[in-house]
Amino acid sequence: MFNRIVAPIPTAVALLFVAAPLLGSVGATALNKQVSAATQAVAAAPAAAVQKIVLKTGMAGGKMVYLDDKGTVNPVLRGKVGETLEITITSGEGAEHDIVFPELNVKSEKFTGKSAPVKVLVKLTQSGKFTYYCSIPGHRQIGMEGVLEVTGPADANAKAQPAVKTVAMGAANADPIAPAAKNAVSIAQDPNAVPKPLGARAPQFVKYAIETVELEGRLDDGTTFTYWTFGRKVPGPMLRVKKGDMVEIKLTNNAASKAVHSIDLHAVTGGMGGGEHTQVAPGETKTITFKALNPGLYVYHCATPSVAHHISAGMYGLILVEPEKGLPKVDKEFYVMQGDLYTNHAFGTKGHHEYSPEKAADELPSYFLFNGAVGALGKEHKMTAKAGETVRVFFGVGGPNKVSSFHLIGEIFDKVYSEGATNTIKQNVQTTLVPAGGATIVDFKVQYPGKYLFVDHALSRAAKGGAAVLEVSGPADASVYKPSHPNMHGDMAH
Ligand SMILES: [Cu+2]
Repeated sequence: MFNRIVAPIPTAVALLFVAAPLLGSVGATALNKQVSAATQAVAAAPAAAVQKIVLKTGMAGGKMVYLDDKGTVNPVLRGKVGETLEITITSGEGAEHDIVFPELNVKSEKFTGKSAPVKVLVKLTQSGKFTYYCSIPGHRQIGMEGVLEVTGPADANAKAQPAVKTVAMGAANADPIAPAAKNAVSIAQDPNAVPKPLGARAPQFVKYAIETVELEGRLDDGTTFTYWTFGRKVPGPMLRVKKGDMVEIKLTNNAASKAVHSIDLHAVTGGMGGGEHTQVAPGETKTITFKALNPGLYVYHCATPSVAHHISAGMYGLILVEPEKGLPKVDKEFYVMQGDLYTNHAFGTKGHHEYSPEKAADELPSYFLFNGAVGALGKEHKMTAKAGETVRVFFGVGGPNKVSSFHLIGEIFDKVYSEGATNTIKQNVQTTLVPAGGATIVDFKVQYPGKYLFVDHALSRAAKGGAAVLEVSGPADASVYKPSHPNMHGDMAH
């Protein structure tokens, strides 16, 4: 996982000195040209000319960037043919990075806020403009990219040298797949993990402590993914407060994390929902306090670039701000969230998947998931009710990109609190649209036993993991539904 390749490029200058005396058999004119070129190269850049450059990574204007010692964002690095750049680089904000010069086959070791400064040597053997960037998936796309300008005569000898083994850059190399992570754990949030209704209580001061954790999680049988989570589950914990409450959110980024994380709650007024003041490096803690001004069901999510990566990898959840008098009582409440996941392998491929920034940019998910994993709600966690009970689902779409046509096969939503707004109720709804970064509350009474299926009614998605099972037990009421008996009618297909 940690590539540690600094390609050794022989110094063109040294080789020229060696090569010149060996050119005795070459024609005089050719020889003169060669020597002349060599002399120029040497004159332009004395042997062992080393230019020291200090860089660090950081955040600027909502982007991840490289900074030089003057604070210049993604500085243009300049050098002459024959020089060597000695770059010393550290992680200013704590996340994991590297620096690569793909055209020059140079790649640094990876570094984090905890590792020692990393040194990388870039030998300049030809003039031109070259790119440098961070090869951690997604980092280049959100700003970590700059230019190296090399001036001076192009050095023919350098081109003649054997090509250094090319280092594979980026995460687009889909083959072969890595084996499934052996230490993978379940990240599927229990849909029964709904905080108790608060009732008609007076406003209070409510404190939540949430930890962001990166871990290898089970995506499907035999398939794993590097999830980024709030509280080791997808979605993160459901929060439940009352309109008028003061709410403290203390966000800690686990010391083993490689990325910075944060929280933006859509229930918050100000501070970019908290995203502005909760950017936490690995091992750090930051706290915000907000007043729950508006009732409703709201999404929260990580707001650290690339936000789409953090959300897709699992960093979303719901916060319910109950109206003064609470919501009408029901028998069962469930917590379900949908997300679209972009990985570097096709749906169903066994092995370890990584996030694919390319597929995310094209909005082509490999997986559509309810509570983080294939089979999370049905196989791993059960949602059950008895015939005659009233059921409520707090449903949100973390996204990052796809809306949900939320539908329950074999039932009708008696009430829908569209878009999570608690002041309006629609009745008798078949399918309700839930935007990315939006939520809804659906209430219904189950009148007949059997298996009911929650789906996104964009049904190709059900074959990519997006389905959840509700099991209803109890007597079959023939006045509600009556199948023909297969034994009485030989033509019944089963
Ligand atoms: Cu994050």
